[in-house]
Amino acid sequence: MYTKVLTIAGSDPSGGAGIQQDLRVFSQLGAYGMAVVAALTVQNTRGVKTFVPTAPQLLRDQIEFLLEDVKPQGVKTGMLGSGDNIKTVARSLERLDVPIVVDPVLVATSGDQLFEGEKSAFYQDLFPLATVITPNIHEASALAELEVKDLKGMKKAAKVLKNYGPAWVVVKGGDLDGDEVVDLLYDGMDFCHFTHPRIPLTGESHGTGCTFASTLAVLLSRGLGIPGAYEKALELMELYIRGAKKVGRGAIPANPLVLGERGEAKGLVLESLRKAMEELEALDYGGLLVPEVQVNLCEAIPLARNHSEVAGIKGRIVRWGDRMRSAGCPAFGVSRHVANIVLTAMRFDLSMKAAMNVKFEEGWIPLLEASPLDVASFSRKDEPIEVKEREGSTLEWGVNQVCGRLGRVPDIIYDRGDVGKEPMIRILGKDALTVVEKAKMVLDLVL
Ligand code: PXL
Repeated sequence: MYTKVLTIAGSDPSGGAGIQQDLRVFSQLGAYGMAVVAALTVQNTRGVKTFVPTAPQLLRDQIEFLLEDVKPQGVKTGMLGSGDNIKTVARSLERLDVPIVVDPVLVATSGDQLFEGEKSAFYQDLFPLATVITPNIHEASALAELEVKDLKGMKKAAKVLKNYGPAWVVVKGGDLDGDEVVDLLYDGMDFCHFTHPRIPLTGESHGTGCTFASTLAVLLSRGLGIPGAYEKALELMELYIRGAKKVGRGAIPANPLVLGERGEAKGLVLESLRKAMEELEALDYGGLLVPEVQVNLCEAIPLARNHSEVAGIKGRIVRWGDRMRSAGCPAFGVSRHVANIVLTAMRFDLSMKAAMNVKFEEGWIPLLEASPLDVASFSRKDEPIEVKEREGSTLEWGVNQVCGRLGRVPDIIYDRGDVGKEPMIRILGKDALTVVEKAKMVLDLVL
């Protein structure tokens, strides 16, 4: 059975916020989305030109007629546009006994107003019904009528807002300065704050508030409580923001579609490795490239965060006469070393999702250096002692060094090894087939 979730919010024609984004979040999380439009905005990615709140009577009719027929398992309210609309929505939601997320939208990220009339309707009428309210710093300041500048201010505001009756207050700290973001959760008893790194975006972000609130609504509808739902929503937000893409000339919307892409990629990556493996096994003299520790070839799904999101060849790739041969099938979570290389390279360039290790021969280096391949190296002798002592962290350190120095991910990263450490060449690329193409170039050079 579907989880049915209702959003009551404004329309953003550019799609990054409001009902358009809420419905996208609902679908990506496998929920059945329903939407009541509470306001129309005239908007593109560069800003909001004007808005009109839906006439209260029409807003009421939309909600009432829907609820006569369908009962959602959760509700999110976003931009309601006017004090009258807040009252209208509150009256209709009063008799529902499902989680309600209230995102008290007042102003867009662009600075444009999204509300007219009496904001006191928020705390008098709607907050008492809320499972959670999710103000950002500006909204917390405006609604609690105090200036929030730090965690102390967030706590003060949370206390004021909690008194209006929501079960939880989540004050989002993203609009305060700093490399780290602090969010505050408050249930009237304990303050709980979560600190997380700010995810760097090249431009202005858009729709993050709507995206967070609608994600939270789905998770609460499925029976999660707060803070569990908050933590899961935060993890998803990181993916939406890291996977954000430009759609217009202005702000960059958070991108819930990454969830679908990543899900689909699980099958595609295994297929890509299978094809790449076929190419490798067909290479005459491919066996020349196999080192003592054997070979692995890995490819990650988009935005991979850990080893379970990187696939490799189970049992590695071995030398079989003059050729290479896979010892097992492509699978996720089967490589540590090569997967580490991929995960580290992706911190510099999200598109570099594949890597393979091959044998090192001193005589090959001048040939590689003279080729069109982008070649770089690190020395294990420069490795700090703390890194050496941490099992499995050398490659991360080496790849970090090289990519940090170059400001890009090269085609090849080699090192000359150390006592008890075999020297190695690693080939990097966008996907497994590209890496195999580069491996063919290496083989042609050294044969
Ligand atoms: O992010 C706040 C917001 C909410 N709802 C609508 C919006 C915006 C921001 O632009 O357009 C419809």
